[in-house]
Amino acid sequence: RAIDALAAVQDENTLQTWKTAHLGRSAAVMQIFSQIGQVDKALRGQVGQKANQVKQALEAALAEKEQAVREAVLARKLVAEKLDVTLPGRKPAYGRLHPATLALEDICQNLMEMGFQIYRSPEVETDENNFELLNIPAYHPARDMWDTFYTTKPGVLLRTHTSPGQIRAMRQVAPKPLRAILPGMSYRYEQTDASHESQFDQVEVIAVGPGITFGDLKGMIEDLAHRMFSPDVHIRLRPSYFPFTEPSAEVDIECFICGGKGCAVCKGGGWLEIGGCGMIHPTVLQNGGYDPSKFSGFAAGLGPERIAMLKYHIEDIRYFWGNDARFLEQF
Ligand code: FA5
Repeated sequence: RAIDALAAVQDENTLQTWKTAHLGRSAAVMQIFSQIGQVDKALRGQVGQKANQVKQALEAALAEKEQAVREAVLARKLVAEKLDVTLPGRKPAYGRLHPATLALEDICQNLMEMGFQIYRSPEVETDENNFELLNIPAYHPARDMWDTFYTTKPGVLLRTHTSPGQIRAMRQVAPKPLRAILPGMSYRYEQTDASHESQFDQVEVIAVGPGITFGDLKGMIEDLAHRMFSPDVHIRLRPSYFPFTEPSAEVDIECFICGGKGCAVCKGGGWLEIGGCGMIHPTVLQNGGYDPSKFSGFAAGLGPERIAMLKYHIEDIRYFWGNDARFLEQF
């Protein structure tokens, strides 16, 4: 009966049940062993031997079944979990660089090739570095040019431009000549529109040495524009005012999307302002640790997002930090 019952077993659970029933402590053949003392002495050996044979036969059948069940379970599993290695793979979603980062890296790479060294300076700045030492005292009307985010700590603010890095770099290097770029985020409490955001990158460019001229500044900007866009792109320096440079200028680049005729990217003007620049004011040179009678220097603050707008035909700066994946996935 036990052998017949075993034939019907298909899985490990029923096999365990069978084992308890037919080879467990209360199984018929096991009872014979525990009660062998009651068997007539003359027959005891024979009964014991027979019972042993039965037990061994059951154990052998069990071992065979165990093996068969294991194989069957494996076979079922192989069918159920079948893996088609010929199916095409799933493409992983690659991360990518933000267009502002691409423009920032492009500017830095080209300026490094021109001999400038990258410096880092903090986004949380002191009023002193962001304004005072750049020739913008507290009462100065030029403070209105930069709507500022102040922190709750007096004298501490989010930098409104990367220009405070000029002071930090000069103080680290003076009185030796300096050629540096300072890339990073700036913050302004702005009314946002298609070309103004409340956070944006700038790349500060600074060179200090004996006999540096406005011609060097213009040459650097022209060379950079030619390297980044094309050798026939036009730039324009428009007279302007910054308290920390004299003379000062705004840097415009001719919109090559429309060839200067006017389009959505340049808002019809034909030119796009990408930065401010000028010759470093003697007071600022002095604040940086240089003797203005021996040294001169130029500085510029360029806007990578504005450059990326030209490069990638982006009509509205608010796309950059709007976090719309459809925009970001295009780069
Ligand atoms: C400055 O911030 C000066 N620190 C630049 C400078 C540096 C002048 C060194 C002289 C010497 P301005 O506010 O114009 O200047 O900003 C410079 C550039 O930063 C702009 O041309 C523009 O490209 C970018 N920028 C300024 N404000 C915003 C804004 N709200 N959103 C996006 N880009 C901006």
